[in-house]
Amino acid sequence: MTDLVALAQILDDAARTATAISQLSKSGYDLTLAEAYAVQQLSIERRKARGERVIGVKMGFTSRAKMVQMGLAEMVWGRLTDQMKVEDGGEIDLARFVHPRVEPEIAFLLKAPLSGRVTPTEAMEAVAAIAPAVEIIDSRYQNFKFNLPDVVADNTSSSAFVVGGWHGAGTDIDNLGMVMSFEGRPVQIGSSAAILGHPARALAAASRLAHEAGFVLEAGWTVLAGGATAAEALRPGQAVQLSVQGLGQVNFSTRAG
Ligand code: OOG
Ligand code: MG
Repeated sequence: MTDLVALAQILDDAARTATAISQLSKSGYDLTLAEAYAVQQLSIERRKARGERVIGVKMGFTSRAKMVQMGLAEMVWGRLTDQMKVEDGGEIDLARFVHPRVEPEIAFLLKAPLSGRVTPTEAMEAVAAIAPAVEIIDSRYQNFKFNLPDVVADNTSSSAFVVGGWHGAGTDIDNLGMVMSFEGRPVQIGSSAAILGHPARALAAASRLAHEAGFVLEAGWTVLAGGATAAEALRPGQAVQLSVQGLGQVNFSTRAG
């Protein structure tokens, strides 16, 4: 039997020490998706034992651009902890990561618990506020290459996230222009509609997947809807901005450590 606890430790150590490892799928492990989510959970338990708190979830592969970039076509989710949160305008030390990338997202703040099969409209009833957000992803696998169980076990590459100013839950987020810039130069341009046609669908999917995994999205949690465009590699000394039509901006800068 595969030692899921040992795999969780390998991935947690890789993340903690910013050291790339071989893909599990290329190291003799042929995990089912359920086993991969169990490894993810066990690795998060290790973070919790060090004092980290789960403060939300992130959806992955909710846009075609992301699926095409990574060559995977199934939605995934991962956990967000308080340690991953960077304040708007903050600085990120790239020494913490192996090969970080950034992607433009939309964040939901929940005011009520959410779990189970809901429509996007029902999911939005649990939302207190909406904000522009960027996720910093960093695969713990060499060359940022993985299959579906690999990336799920690796907490779907989640590493850090920055959320901009919150707006009312009634804000129309149907088809908002999203421009991600480095040093004021656009590097990715997209629309919130690229996220499953409407980001509320990503929230409804998070609710369903949480239920299937046996837990509830809690009031006060943040849910990231998934990248609307392909991700861009980060380098030291960058000023990164995401501007979302009607939702304002979110910013951070990078340094080498
Ligand atoms: C996996 C995480 C995908 C998204 O927003 O689609 C993701 C990866 O691309 O490394 O976070
Ligand atoms: Mg993402």
